[in-house]
Amino acid sequence: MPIRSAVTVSLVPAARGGPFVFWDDLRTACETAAQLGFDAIELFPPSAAEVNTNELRGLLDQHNLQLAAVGTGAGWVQRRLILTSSNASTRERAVSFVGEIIDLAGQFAAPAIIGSMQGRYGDPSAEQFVERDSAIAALREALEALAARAAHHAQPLLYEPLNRYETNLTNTIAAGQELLESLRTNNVRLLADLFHMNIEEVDLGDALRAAGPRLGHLHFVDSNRRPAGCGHLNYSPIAAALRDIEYNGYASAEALPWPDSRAAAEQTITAFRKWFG
Ligand code: LER
Ligand code: MN
Repeated sequence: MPIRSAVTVSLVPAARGGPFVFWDDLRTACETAAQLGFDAIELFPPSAAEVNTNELRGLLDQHNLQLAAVGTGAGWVQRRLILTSSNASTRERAVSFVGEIIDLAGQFAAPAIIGSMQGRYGDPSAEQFVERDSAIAALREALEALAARAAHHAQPLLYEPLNRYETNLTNTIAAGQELLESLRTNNVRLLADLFHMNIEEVDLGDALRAAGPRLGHLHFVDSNRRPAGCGHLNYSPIAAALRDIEYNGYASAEALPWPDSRAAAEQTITAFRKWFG
């Protein structure tokens, strides 16, 4: 199976300015994505309860689109929930927020993403653990529970290392892999975001190659978070590494709507066809 194309759609007005190609209007996003030939959309909802599943199902069916994945970052952006909170009740609410998104995504045969909701350690005034070990222990416990919930839908859970300005838990693909290997569950896969990797990795191709079959999803974007081809990333070694590991998941454009949503989607599908077509 070849790599499939996806494009992000945010339904969270408070996340304006974030790296999503389409904003607010699910109908127009699906129409444009289908018109340009994307295989799927990746959704960033405010919460599971706020998604109109009938509308989503109808639009996906109408446009012959798949749901590639569902992000959980709104739990952090809007509710300040993190899976590594030092406050047990916040942690529980975070796990249940993600759990509901797993169940929503599962209805559409899609995985959920743990990115920003992993949180960070070091600032007790923000309900963070003081020690990294305690935060990692909380994260492992959450990943075990959420991976089991995803397994009910025959879906993996996606875990995304982030750059150092967004988390201090895991910043590289290798660190993410080490965390996943310490789990009892085998049902968590890595999400490799080329924007974060450009900041943290020594060599993007080598890092992807080392992820091998653990790689479950790719955020396809350029060095400056503009659409692929609008920054200084060299995609040739990236595409070669993905071929070597026989990656057949999504390349999903989590990119700024630069210069606007439609142009960003057009630029992405052109770059997608050049590198993965
Ligand atoms: C955040 O920077 C990011 O890359 C998202 O995919 C995390 O939810
Ligand atoms: Mn990302």
